Amino acid sequence: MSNILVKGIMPALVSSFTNDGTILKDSMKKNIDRNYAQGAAGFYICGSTGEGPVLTTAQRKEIAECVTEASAGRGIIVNHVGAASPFDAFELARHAKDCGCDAVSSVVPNFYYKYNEDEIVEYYKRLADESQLPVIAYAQSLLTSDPVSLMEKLIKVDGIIGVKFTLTDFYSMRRIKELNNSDINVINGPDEMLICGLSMGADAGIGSTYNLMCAEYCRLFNQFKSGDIEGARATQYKINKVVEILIKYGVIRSIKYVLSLDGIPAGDIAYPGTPLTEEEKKSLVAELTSVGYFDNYNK
Ligand code: MN9
Repeated sequence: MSNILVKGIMPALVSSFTNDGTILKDSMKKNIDRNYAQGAAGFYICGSTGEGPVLTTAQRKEIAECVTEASAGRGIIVNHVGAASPFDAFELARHAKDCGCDAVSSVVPNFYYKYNEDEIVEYYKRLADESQLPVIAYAQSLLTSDPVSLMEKLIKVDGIIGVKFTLTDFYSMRRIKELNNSDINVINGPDEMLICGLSMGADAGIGSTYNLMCAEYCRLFNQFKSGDIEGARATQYKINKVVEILIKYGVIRSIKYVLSLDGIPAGDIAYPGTPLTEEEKKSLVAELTSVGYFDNYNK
């Protein structure tokens, strides 16, 4: 039986909340519906885009419950449970199972102390035991060991099914995809290089900017899968005009502001983060308008 759970485009869902602790459930539900209408295959929640690691465990549980309820089986929900304390991560992982998530994911344990590969393997193994859900590791800049050698070990552990690969070394991505007779979920992380990940065998993409352009990412994915590589390239280049602007103003704060223009008020940036100033809002909108964002994307 294949372990490929995640195929297609999964927005790393923005978490809507206010800094007094309130989760804005209606806003989250609207965003979920909009993304499904555009073709999302599910959502990755409470990761860096979802600001999970800086929210409280109680808030993270409330978000997971809100998302699984709103998603209502329409797609796959991967809950990122990584936290400064592994025991908070395990608690969130058990809760993820209870509230109907399909898989959990986590960054490597990383707070100050740099853990060695065996310690990292032990952490993911226990995460699989505690959650009783499939586990997707997360290779990104916090990872201090070699991603290929780590995944060689992790894919042998019961319950660990793959990796969200937010690095730009696509040679390593390919080597990971060839492990376990390619029965391993490899998910592309950098939105602006989705086509590179797909070229090296990624099964899916997870990304922050998908919240604003899910339809474009789905188009790119489908073009690539149907062999229309020129079309996929053109879509990636079009997407990147917007990604470049979002990076310039700050990805999460910009996405939250643009969502609010679309009737999805996503609330605050997690404390102590600050929202865009009025001036920044104006110039962000001017730049997005100049590349046609409001007319030619998100359709
Ligand atoms: O995982 C995100 N990476 C991080 C996905 O948050 C570290 C991406 O979606 C980026 O935000 C995006 C913009 O650079 O590619």
